[in-house]
Amino acid sequence: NIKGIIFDLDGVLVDTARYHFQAWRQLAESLGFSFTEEENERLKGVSRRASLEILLSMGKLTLSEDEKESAMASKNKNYVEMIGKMTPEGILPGALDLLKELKQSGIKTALGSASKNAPLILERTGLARYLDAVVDGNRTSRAKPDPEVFLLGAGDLKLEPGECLVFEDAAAGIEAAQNAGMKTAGIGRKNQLNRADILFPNLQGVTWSVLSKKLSD
Ligand code: B16
Ligand code: MG
Repeated sequence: NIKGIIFDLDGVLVDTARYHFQAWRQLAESLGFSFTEEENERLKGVSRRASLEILLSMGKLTLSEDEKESAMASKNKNYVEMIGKMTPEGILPGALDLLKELKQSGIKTALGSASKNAPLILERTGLARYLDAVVDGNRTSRAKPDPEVFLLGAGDLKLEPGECLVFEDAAAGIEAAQNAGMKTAGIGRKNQLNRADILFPNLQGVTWSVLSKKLSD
């Protein structure tokens, strides 16, 4: 019986993936190699440091620890500049309708994001008021697929993991939720998220009754 829903942020509630991509591409170019949108798929849902490591391996580059720190700082500076200009229009279609409906239905909601920039995004988009709890990269020490982020979310909502459903757009996030013992709803394509219990292309038209029905099938 689902009593709470935990939402990933980037790629589920907001359209920030393209800002991450632009900022990583800018970094790659400044380091002397190109970086395509297709290659960017591998960075989704992955922490900032792990993303840098993947990017460097793609560019066949090794950096010292100091150089890595400054590369991450420069990527993040660019990214923060972009999300600093976000408005409620950056909320993905269907997300607000679902959050509002869940609030009215008495279903608890939480954020479960790897991003350290989640507070700024929630503030700029006005999403904060629809969430009963927020767990982000500032509170976690272990990256998805570790279940930490979602277990903290369930704890904040005072729910058992088995009472929670997680919305995720990244394979590592689906895995993290399953490691936490939660039901999973994938947002995206079957070939990337084949382990999810249920799957939607996006949140458009996703309602509490659609969810309840699909989960009981
Ligand atoms: P930051 P999510 C993740 O957010 C993003 O999908 C991923 O691309 C990013 O590297 C990670 O947050 C860390 O973000 O650099 O802002 O701390 O999908 O878990 O909401
Ligand atoms: Mg995501």
